[in-house]
Amino acid sequence: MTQPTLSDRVLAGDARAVARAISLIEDESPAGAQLIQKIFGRSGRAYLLGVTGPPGAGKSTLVDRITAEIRKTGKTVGVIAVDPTSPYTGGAILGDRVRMQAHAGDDGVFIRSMATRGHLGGLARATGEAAVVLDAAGKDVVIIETVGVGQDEVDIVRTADVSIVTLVPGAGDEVQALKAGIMEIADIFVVNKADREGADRTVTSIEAMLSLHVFADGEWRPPIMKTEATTGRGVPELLQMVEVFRQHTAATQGNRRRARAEWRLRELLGHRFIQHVETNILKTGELEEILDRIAARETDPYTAVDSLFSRAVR
Ligand SMILES: Nc1nc2c(ncn2[C@@H]2O[C@H](COP(=O)(O)OP(=O)(O)O)[C@@H](O)[C@H]2O)c(=O)[nH]1
Ligand SMILES: [Mg+2]
Repeated sequence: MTQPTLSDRVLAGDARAVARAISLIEDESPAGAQLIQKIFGRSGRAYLLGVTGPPGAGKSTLVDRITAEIRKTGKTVGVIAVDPTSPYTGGAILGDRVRMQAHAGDDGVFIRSMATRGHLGGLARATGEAAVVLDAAGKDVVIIETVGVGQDEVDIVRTADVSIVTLVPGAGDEVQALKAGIMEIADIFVVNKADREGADRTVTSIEAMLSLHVFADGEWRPPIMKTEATTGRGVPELLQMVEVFRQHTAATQGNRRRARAEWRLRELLGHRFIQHVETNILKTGELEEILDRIAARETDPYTAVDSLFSRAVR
């Protein structure tokens, strides 16, 4: 009998194969791309839950609680934590370790944090593909945690089946919420650290912002849930709300998935094109030369791109 291939093992839900597959994707290895080609048709069954918010809002703690709560129903969970700040602060990495312990020995949970490698666009792509791997491996729910700071991270969460924006009580609520445009991507708002002073004021300020928006008949109005991730208070109610949202959007879920497909396709196409230019078009040292000339105002970015573009698509 022949050895099962990596894709066979991923499809069978083998945790080590899943880990290996995600590493290949992170490394931008051609083997990673081949794997996605093989398994993509078997993905699309998992419910994708995006959790975003400012650093320290308690996202990881909350994701851990959500995971435990989902596990009570017997459903399996994959978690991808994207935290570009983690290698420096150590925060998320430590958090992951704690979480690993909490779910250690549970085959129904797979947790992975994505390393910051290369530029952020690459991280977003890797995250999307890691979600495909977990989905194809049979995880019922895939949770993606991102820090709501960059457009890529916002895109990751925006194209999930449900996006949860996590905020905390404290000064500068409005500013905090509006930052990076995370406000308009929320399907559900969570005010975490509800044990802290000022939680109701935060709820009120989100309400005030929502009231500026005119919701059409039947349009989903993002609810605001209070949680205390450290104790788990409010988490069952949050998941009930996710279920309400899922039912409310069941008919339009295809649109969301189509948006995700479009975002992925454009991202990949752009990446491929730049890669093509870098490897097949630019001569050694040419990029530096172009950059020098732009910096010296001898040429401009448009002219430079026009020239590279016409050479690339010839
Ligand atoms: N008081 C309080 N602290 C919390 C709560 N949830 C999380 N924390 C703490 O906030 C800190 C940051 O949590 P973490 O989950 O790593 O935040 P993340 O950066 O958003 O992932 C940790 O010290 C948590 O223990 C909560 O509901 N109440
Ligand atoms: Mg975190």
